[in-house]
Amino acid sequence: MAQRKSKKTNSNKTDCSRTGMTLIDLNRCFNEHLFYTQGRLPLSATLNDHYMAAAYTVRDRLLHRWVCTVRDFIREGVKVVGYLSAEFLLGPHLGNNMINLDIFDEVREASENVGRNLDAMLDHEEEPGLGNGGLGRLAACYLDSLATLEIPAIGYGIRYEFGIFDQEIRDGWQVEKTDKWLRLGNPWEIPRPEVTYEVKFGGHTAGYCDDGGCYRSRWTPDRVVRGIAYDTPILGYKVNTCNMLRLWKAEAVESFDFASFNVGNYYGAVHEKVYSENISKVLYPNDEQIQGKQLRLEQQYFFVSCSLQDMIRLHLAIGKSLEYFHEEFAIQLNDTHPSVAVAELMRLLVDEHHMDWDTAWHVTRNVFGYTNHTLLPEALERWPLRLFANLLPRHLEIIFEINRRFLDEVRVIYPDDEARIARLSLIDEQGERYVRMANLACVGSRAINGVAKLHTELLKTTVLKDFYELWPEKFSNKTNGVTPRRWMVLSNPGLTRLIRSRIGGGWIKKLDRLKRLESYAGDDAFRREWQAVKTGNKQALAALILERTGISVNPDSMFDIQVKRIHEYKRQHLNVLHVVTLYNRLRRNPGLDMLPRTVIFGGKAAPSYYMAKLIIKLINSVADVVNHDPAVRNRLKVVFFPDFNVKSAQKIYPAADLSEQISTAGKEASGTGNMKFSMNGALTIGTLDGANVEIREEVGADNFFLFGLTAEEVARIKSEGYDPRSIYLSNPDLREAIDLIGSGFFSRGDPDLFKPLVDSLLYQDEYMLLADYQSYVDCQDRVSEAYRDRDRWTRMAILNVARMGKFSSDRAIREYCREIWRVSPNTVEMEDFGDLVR
Ligand code: CBF
Repeated sequence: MAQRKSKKTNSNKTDCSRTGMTLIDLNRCFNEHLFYTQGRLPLSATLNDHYMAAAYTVRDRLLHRWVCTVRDFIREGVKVVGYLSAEFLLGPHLGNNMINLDIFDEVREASENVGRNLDAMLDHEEEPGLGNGGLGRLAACYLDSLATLEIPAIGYGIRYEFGIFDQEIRDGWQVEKTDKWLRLGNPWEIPRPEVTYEVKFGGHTAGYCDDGGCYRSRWTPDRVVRGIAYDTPILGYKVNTCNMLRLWKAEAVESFDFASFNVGNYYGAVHEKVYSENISKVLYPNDEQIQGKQLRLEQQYFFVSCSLQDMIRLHLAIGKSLEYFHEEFAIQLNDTHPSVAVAELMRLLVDEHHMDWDTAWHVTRNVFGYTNHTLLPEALERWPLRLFANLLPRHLEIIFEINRRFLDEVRVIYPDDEARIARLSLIDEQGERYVRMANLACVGSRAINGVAKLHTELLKTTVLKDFYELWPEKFSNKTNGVTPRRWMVLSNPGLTRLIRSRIGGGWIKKLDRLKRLESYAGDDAFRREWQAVKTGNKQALAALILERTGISVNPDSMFDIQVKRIHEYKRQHLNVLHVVTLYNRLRRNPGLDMLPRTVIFGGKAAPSYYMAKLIIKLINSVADVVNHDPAVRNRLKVVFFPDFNVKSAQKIYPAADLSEQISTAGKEASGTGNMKFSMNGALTIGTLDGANVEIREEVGADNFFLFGLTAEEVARIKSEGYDPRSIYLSNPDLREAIDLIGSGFFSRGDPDLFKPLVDSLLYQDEYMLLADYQSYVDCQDRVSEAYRDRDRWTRMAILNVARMGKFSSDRAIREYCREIWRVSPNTVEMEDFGDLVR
């Protein structure tokens, strides 16, 4: 076995095999884990054994940095960010951690030394799909940036036993399969059975006078669940800061009920355990839509309570008084999902730590920040008051008291404006009563932000208008960003190598430096290398598509890709209308000189969202006909890539020529896929929605394919009375496309299958596909024209990448740190293992 001594020693001088960074250390560590952790000799080791040994080898290095980071937390008393999120869509760890440790090449060599291909090991890793889409993935990017920027932070969430379902496609329909991500174990997490908290549910409250004569409320729950911490280290890129993601698993306080057992009720004896464990059993698969499900509120309260109790314990452990809690922690509410934290912190401070109400409210109001991620009315969480009262009776009392005091303040500012007061109230009193979680988050937070400029403006003028008028100073915009470590360096090694060859690697941490690529856009040789990288990525995706779907696609065709959750507002069916329009052109004129396109879709539909599932069926049905029609002669291919997740995304974004960002203007809060595509050299066809607006501003109007109505126009046309049918009647191409779908042509002669979709377009068209159809098709024609000129296209692609600096999550996190959290970096110094344990 070749033993090369690596030049890299970004740890200290240590030669310990558990922490050393040389190839020799890594080799030894890998073999030791194979032997001592997996109990295998190299000749009998499986792929899983090798993966585990590699993961533990890498994890040892993380733990070394983690221990040093925690030492600083305690020693330096630094202010910490607590990021509360019901979702963290992390993606596989191994490759990312190797990049952040800067040992990718060494681990590749170490694995080759034992006869294993690193890519097979990377592929073997089961990803933790603990999120639905954008919001959860954003949380993961933010953890990466927080660590990279050396900001002390803890992510808090739920350790779902089953994450987002695995998607299979059967006969064109989505079928959901349980995601058993923990099946083979999880080498990245460290269970902390001694870090546990009790969380109460149900029961009733009763008033009493404490020793000092103060009136207080005592909550007697009827159920108690225990939360157990599972920690995952989150290392920054080429720094020693290693933060943690602490996820809570629910367990019964008493796992076996001996009273039941003793009277012969064997099944009843474990009922409590099963019931309690349900809380962290499964992630709700709904992006954008909430339902009044009790278990979901239980999940939210469960993780929020454990997390706040944990932060309070950490705070008290460093000897500080709780009056200063907000000076030591900044807590971010990632959407309204954790917003019950406002009431829970008040309860913990007032009831458990006997703080007076005013001081507790001062602390609470100064510790929280709230990020809104959606304008869709159906996604604004509200809980039926009865459900809330049954589950969290004490919290409801606290919310009533917060509301009473808040509305008194409002009445002083807006006397006699009862309508406004009703809108601002934490309780919706029209018809059945609800607790409004966004209102609670606004009242209980110091800062409120949207996730793109347009989204923040729309928040201020629509859903949160009353709060903006009341407290304009609380509002700011924080446009989303994504981490270039996962989304460029790890996903697109070819492009990374090429960029490094010209401008070095500084851009990986300071993405603005990509600007230096601009001067290469006019360089022939560079453009050719760029095209070769793209072709390589397309070939790799073509192979994966063949493996997953059996469809063979031509890497020389334009890869036109739309991957994201399936939702009517995201308008995958507008894309289908374009495909059918192209198909009709070919049917009408078989000899047409058409630019060959491969239109690729991917994404999951919420299992209960019928229309979204029908859109998936439509895509597959159109694909089936178009791909098998000999008259098409490979000029058009349609693919639905099944089970879109982080791992496949890493292969898909780098292979795209065209990125479809075609939501109805005003509906997509930001989008982050749009950023990942652009960073990997795809050009965007998009509406002026979410962060598309800013992407276009940055890359320049000439390098972006714009179409469609603006958010203002959408609102105006709707208010004037929108009639989709008249558009259908007056546009022959549109009519032909819709009629073909409605005729049963793509559904084996069954005209009923897609009728619900066709009817919803013709008679409602909530998301205004018909209004944008012609502008979209014309724009697609401009895209095809531009693609024919490969040099021009490549120049535009290079400029897109060069101008993506703004969309690094590092920039976003810097803004949060400066303007909301008021936290500063802390450089972690490494100490050798021997010194640390001494
Ligand atoms: O802000 C992150 C993302 O969040 C969503 O996915 C969400 O869950 N509300 C939005 O739909 C995206 O626009 C946004 O980028």
